[in-house]
Amino acid sequence: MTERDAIARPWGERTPYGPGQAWPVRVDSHVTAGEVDRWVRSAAVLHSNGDGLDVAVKDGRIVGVRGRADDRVNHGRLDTKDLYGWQANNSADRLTVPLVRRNGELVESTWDEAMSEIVARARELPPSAIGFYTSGQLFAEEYYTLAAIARGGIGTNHLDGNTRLCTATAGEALKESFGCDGQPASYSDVDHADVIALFGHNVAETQSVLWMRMLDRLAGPEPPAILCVDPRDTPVARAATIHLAPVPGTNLALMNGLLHEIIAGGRADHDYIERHTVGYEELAATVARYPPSRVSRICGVPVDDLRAAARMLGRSRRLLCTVLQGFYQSHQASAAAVAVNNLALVRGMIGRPGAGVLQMNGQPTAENTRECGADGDLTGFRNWANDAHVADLARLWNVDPSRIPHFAPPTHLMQMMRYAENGTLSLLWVSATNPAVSLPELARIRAILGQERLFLVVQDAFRTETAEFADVVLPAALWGEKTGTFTNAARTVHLSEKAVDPPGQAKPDLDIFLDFARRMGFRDRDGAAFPHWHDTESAFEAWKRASTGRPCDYSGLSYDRLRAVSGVQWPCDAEHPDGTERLYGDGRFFAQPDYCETYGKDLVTGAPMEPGEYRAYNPEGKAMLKTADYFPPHEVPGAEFPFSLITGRTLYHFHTRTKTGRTPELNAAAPQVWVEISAHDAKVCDIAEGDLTEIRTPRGMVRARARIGGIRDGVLFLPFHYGYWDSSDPRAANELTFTDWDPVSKQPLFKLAAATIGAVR
Ligand SMILES: Nc1nc2c(c(=O)[nH]1)N[C@H]1C(S)=C(S)[C@@H](COP(=O)(O)OP(=O)(O)OC[C@H]3O[C@@H](n4cnc5c(=O)[nH]c(N)nc54)[C@H](O)[C@@H]3O)O[C@H]1N2
Ligand SMILES: Nc1nc2c(c(=O)[nH]1)N[C@H]1C(S)=C(S)[C@@H](COP(=O)(O)OP(=O)(O)OC[C@H]3O[C@@H](n4cnc5c(=O)[nH]c(N)nc54)[C@H](O)[C@@H]3O)O[C@H]1N2
Ligand SMILES: [Mo]
Repeated sequence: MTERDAIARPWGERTPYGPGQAWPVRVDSHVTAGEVDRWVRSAAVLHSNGDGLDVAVKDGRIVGVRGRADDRVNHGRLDTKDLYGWQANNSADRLTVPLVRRNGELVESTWDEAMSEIVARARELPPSAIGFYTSGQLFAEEYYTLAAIARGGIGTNHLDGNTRLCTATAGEALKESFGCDGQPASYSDVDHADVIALFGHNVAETQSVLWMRMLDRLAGPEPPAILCVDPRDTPVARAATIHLAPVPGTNLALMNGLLHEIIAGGRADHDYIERHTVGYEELAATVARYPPSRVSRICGVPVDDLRAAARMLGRSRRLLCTVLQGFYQSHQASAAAVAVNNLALVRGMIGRPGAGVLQMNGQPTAENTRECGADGDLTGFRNWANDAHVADLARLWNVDPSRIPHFAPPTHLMQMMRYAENGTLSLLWVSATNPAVSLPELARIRAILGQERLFLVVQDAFRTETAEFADVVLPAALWGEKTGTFTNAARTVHLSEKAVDPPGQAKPDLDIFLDFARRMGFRDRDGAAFPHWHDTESAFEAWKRASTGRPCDYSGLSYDRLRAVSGVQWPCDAEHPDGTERLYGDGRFFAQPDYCETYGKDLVTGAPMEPGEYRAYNPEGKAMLKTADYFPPHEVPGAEFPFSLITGRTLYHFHTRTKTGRTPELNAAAPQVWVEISAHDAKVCDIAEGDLTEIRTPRGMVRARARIGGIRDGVLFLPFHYGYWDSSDPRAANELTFTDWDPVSKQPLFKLAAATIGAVR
């Protein structure tokens, strides 16, 4: 077991290995007590990697963590945030009692008073006035319960997760290409790949244990070549064989250009395309319009670099691609993410060791939000537009199919905020997310959340910026204080067990949701209390039944099983009792018209395809090569706002810092917001390292100290972690972002705005 200074050495010692070999074990830990009372099984919750760990408990408090050597994901390793971040659980300013608003102030209350107030409000409103905005950080049991309550209990269409900001495009890209959500590849593909291509993914800082695996391959014999596509000089870019730094918002043009070169260079696998895909003719016709000279002009990438990257991708024998927010939160997000799937399919790089796509997730449990249907998806990757799927779910819940709203597509979050803005949504229940910092165009969000006519419930462990607008605040238990399951970006399910009691009267989210359901008196068709389950294990068993026969099949799992094995990949059923490492190795996809999760959308407009249209396009349920042309973004740099502003993350912080800001080591490592600017631009703007600057867009202003270098000319980067605490000194990146979203996935565009910068003198 090793303790390291994970602030100074985030990735630790190398344990080199070669292609096809097992990734060596290295157990990381950080424990603050000499002797501990017990170790409790869990997994990491500050990213989507799903690193198995044990929580150390002493005198009823969490005192540390250590990686689990037998875990299939991390082989013992832990990242910087996980080594230190658990300290937030012990923070003295946790919420311990419910709060209600009286005469404009939040005051301490009781569970009975707070819940009665919510129930009274919910009872007097039609379902269409009630909305739920949840998270990618609860447990599967909690999402399944919330989905059942919202859709089967209340019957509202307004249920979404902050996964909309996060991995809506990952889910959408998988649906568009494979007919259904579900990660094709596995992290173990890193062990076999000869080329790893990372598209808009700063894995070194955001899934740093996965990066350790890549670094260990790079340090071993026959290392893979790395392609990095990112406008910044990230740690990934610095380790890359080829780094393409496109102008922000031009990903689709770049992908079309790479595909053009691969097809023109005779590197397409026509046998695979013929047997397993539809849509090749249209793809070839589209990308033919993207010769290197044109793409170079659009993306600001040298022709030679483009060609070299295409050669590298074209000659690879085992190509692993990963995609994240540099694509998902940018212009033409879904089309660009789908283009990465196209690359894999055209090269026949799916379902073999080392060959595949990781449409990544970000949050630890985002996969479960999607599977369980606590976002705009229907539980179990069922198809909204397929009446048989809706009827199937209604049978499972024993409610009338008409109770489950499916007359229109489910309301996505950005639309819900619009409804709240115009007053048609009057009760909004926010769980485990902090929209007053994380949504775009914060001045607008504050105006919406602050309305008198909006009844806002906030369920969190801390008094967040969002809680300040609430009418009722419910104190929630955190990870480590409750039991449940969650699934990482590569379909790996872990059990996370309760290690300690929550503080004060704080309760698990599951208990809060079930308490609400009982007080509302929801009934099934036979008059039985609905939902039919009452605790976390019975919720898991119910979720298993809902998943049975669907792609995300959990039927072969149980809490006992997950106590014995550290991480199992779904589908796990009678046919795959030990789980499934990769999908689609047999060339069979979840895309059959009667089985698929969606009939797909037009990648330019987002217009849904009709069931009959889909049946004609893809009768046998093959993989789909869907394409779109590149169009310039709406907001581009010009005379008044000459820079392109992008936002994102640092290794040391998680999102709005409710946990990492309360962790001494992490807070000290990055206590304040900064802005990245190129050396050339800094000179032109007369900005020196460390100068205080003002960054402006048409929406607002942020003050940040300058960090010079590491980014392409014409681009500024702001981390989005720092919430506002004082309007005279604004620092939240989302003061600057705009209200717009990808037409296909409805994910907001956080990485695209025109801005100006100047030193504050
Ligand atoms: N340390 C840390 N780790 C985290 C999190 C965290 O907050 N902190 N959050 C977790 C979550 S929820 C998520 S979603 C993931 C996100 O993980 P990532 O997607 O890796 O993180 P980001 O920094 O948001 O964006 C990645 C990169 O996109 C680049 N980029 C911006 N615009 C463009 C563009 O137009 N094209 C291309 N090609 N690239 C562009 C940025 O320069 C940035 O380096 O991280 C997870 N892990
Ligand atoms: N400009 C810009 N904005 C962005 C992004 C970006 O790259 N740039 N990224 C977007 C992305 S990918 C994401 S994922 C979002 C993240 O945005 P948020 O979801 O708003 O960020 P968090 O700080 O993770 O908020 C989660 C909240 O849940 C609470 N919490 C944690 N665990 C529990 C629990 O078990 N129960 C309850 N009830 N509460 C809990 C935490 O205390 C915290 O307040 O931000 C998005 N916003
Ligand atoms: Mo995310």
